[in-house]
Amino acid sequence: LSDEVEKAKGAKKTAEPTIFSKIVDKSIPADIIYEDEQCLAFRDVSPQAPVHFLVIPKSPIPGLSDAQDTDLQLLGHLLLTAKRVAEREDLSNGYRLVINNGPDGAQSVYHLHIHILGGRQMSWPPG
Ligand code: DGP
Repeated sequence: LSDEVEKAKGAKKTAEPTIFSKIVDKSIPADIIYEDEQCLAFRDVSPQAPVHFLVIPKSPIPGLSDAQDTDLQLLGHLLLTAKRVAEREDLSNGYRLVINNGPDGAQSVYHLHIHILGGRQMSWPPG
C-alpha cells in the first residue's frame, strides 16, 4: 500500500479543525491559486501529476457523504471552479477529478476536497 493509503487508514473523522481549515483561515501556508467567498484552490503538497491541486469549500464539510441537499449550489460551484482553474493551468488536453470518501476511498483529510490532476496521461482503473 502507498504512504497515502496507509495515512488514510489511520485517519478519522473528528470534531477537530483539519489542516485544510488552517489553510482556509491562513494560519498555515499553502500555494493558493484561486480563492472566492465560498472556496479555495491550492496545490497538493504531495503532487501525483505535473499539475495537482485541490478545490475545497471554506465551510468544513468532512466528506462528500456528509453533504446535504442545502449544499447543492456549493457542490456545483466547486466543480465549476475545478474546471475554471484547470483551464487557467493549461490543462486543455484533459484532466482527472477525484473525490476520496471515507476509509475505503482512502480519504486522509476529513474536509471535503476535489483533487484535480493533469499534465500526464491518466490510466484506468485507479489503484
Ligand atoms: P485525500 O487522500 O483525498 O484525503 O488527500 C488529501 C491530500 O491532501 C493529499 O494528496 C495530500 C494533501 N495534503 C495533506 N496535507 C496538506 C497540506 O498541509 N498542504 C497541502 N497543500 N496539501 C496537503
